[in-house]
Amino acid sequence: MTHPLVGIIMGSTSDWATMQHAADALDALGVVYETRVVSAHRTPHRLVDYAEQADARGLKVIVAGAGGAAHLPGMVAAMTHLPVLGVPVESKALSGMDSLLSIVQMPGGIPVGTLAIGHAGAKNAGLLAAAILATSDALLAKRLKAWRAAQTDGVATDPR
Ligand code: RP5
Repeated sequence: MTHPLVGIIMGSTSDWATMQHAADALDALGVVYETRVVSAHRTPHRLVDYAEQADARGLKVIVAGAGGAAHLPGMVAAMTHLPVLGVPVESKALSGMDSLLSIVQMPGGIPVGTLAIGHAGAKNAGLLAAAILATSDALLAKRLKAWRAAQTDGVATDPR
């Protein structure tokens, strides 16, 4: 399968340093994805087009990262039934607390699965997107289990 199943979108090219960790996780698991800059504030029409066309284009999960007044994940979730995973990008002014609170506190009815601030959140968004896809892809489930087992095996018993 070569068409992207996961859309990794972000509000700015400056978010890539964080969001690349979602891409890295998907690369490690052999999941095909696409990356796009889609800003809720600067490119609102691009946002509408992306969200409205995502399902028809074959995407299954959207990972959306943004910082500051981070409306992107919620706005995308408002316009597609696909699962949307939100990554709060660490902002300079408020260390990502603004991003987190902007993304996490959605009103009931339009869910965004909100991850941790920054690198860990982006990495986990990639892993969670893969886990969602793995519920209907036995080979991916096998790769995900192997990845997790390798992580477990890599944890030292002695901290020195
Ligand atoms: C948000 O504003 C972006 O998601 C980014 O995290 C933040 C700053 O964007 P730039 O000014 O670096 O383009 O929309």
